[in-house]
Amino acid sequence: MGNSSSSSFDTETANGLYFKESAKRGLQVAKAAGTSILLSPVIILALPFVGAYEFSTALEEEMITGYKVVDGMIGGLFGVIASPIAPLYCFLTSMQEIFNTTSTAQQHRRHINQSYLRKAYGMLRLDSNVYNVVVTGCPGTGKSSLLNALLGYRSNHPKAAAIGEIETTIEPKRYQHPALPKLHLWDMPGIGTPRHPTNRFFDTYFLGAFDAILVVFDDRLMASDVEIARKAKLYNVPVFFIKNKADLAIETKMQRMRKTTIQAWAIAVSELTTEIKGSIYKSMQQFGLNTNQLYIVSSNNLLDFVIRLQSQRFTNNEKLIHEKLLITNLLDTIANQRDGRIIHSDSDTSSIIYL
Ligand SMILES: Nc1nc2c(ncn2[C@@H]2O[C@H](COP(=O)(O)OP(=O)(O)OP(=O)(O)O)[C@@H](O)[C@H]2O)c(=O)[nH]1
Ligand SMILES: [Mg+2]
Repeated sequence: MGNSSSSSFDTETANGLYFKESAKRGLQVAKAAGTSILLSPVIILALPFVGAYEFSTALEEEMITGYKVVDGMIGGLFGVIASPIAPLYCFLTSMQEIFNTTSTAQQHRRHINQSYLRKAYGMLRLDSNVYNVVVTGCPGTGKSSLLNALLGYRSNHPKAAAIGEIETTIEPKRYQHPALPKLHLWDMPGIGTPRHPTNRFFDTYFLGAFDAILVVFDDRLMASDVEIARKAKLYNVPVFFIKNKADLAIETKMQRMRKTTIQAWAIAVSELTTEIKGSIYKSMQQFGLNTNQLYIVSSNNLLDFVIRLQSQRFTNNEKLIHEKLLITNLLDTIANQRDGRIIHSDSDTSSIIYL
């Protein structure tokens, strides 16, 4: 399930990094293995939703941060809770207002050191009057595909980011969201290549100036992903950890079962979720990363969902894991955190000041 470019970049996994750091600190690694997570039951509830199957898992229970509240609240306010999809539309409508105006973004930006923003502007032409979301991760993990999916662009769309198998994105590029004009998504080159070494990536591209960082990975969380998340914490930038290409893993599992039914799909998702709980989720816990923000998605399914959302057409066969949750949580987080950025006095963040 990996990709052909994997041999040309820093292949240290998060697990590898953890063991190295644990050994350095002289900790007993075995003790820190977090048995409670392994023992906790995984509950899978297949919910009919817009004729769709959406998964609520033990993992997701902890992941729902703002979505349910916003969803229910806005749905209730508009008095349209009768239709299950109505709250999502209402949510997106309210988001459209936020992402169409400049004032809120400016308000948020008062909390960040102006010289850091000026440098980010100098390097990337980063417009601090809009919301900027950056998509990072190792080469070939599907960063550009995920970005296209969020924009609702198929790969042959004239404005779509280029996708490919071997180091396709060479430099940062900005994409304005077609429906939410004040939302800019940034496609980045893969981290950990000779051209883009891990240790300089965050600072070179001023990732501390973004409103959110999407860290995209495939089978394994990588050491470079952890490094980005650690630095993001210093700047108080929210990080979304996205396990991409879930469709591939699910397809393989279904092939093994020799079944193509929705029930088989449900079982495959359940298995994948269990595996992720024992691996990526655990690894994130070991590093003290926010497991509430771990999403299992397929860029392909996300793209189909966004396109159908735009045309307001849904099939009876929506197969969503965390795709919808990712959209709502991402928009909710960046819209709501504009006044909430905590400024650290850590030496690493000397370019950020208290107001
Ligand atoms: N099946 C499947 N394939 C995917 C998915 N996302 C990306 N891919 C494939 O993975 C390969 C790499 O995709 P890109 O989007 O170019 O990956 P990237 O991370 O931007 O790559 P670089 O720019 O080279 O770092 C392409 O063949 C995509 O079609 C997914 O969710 N499911
Ligand atoms: Mg790319």
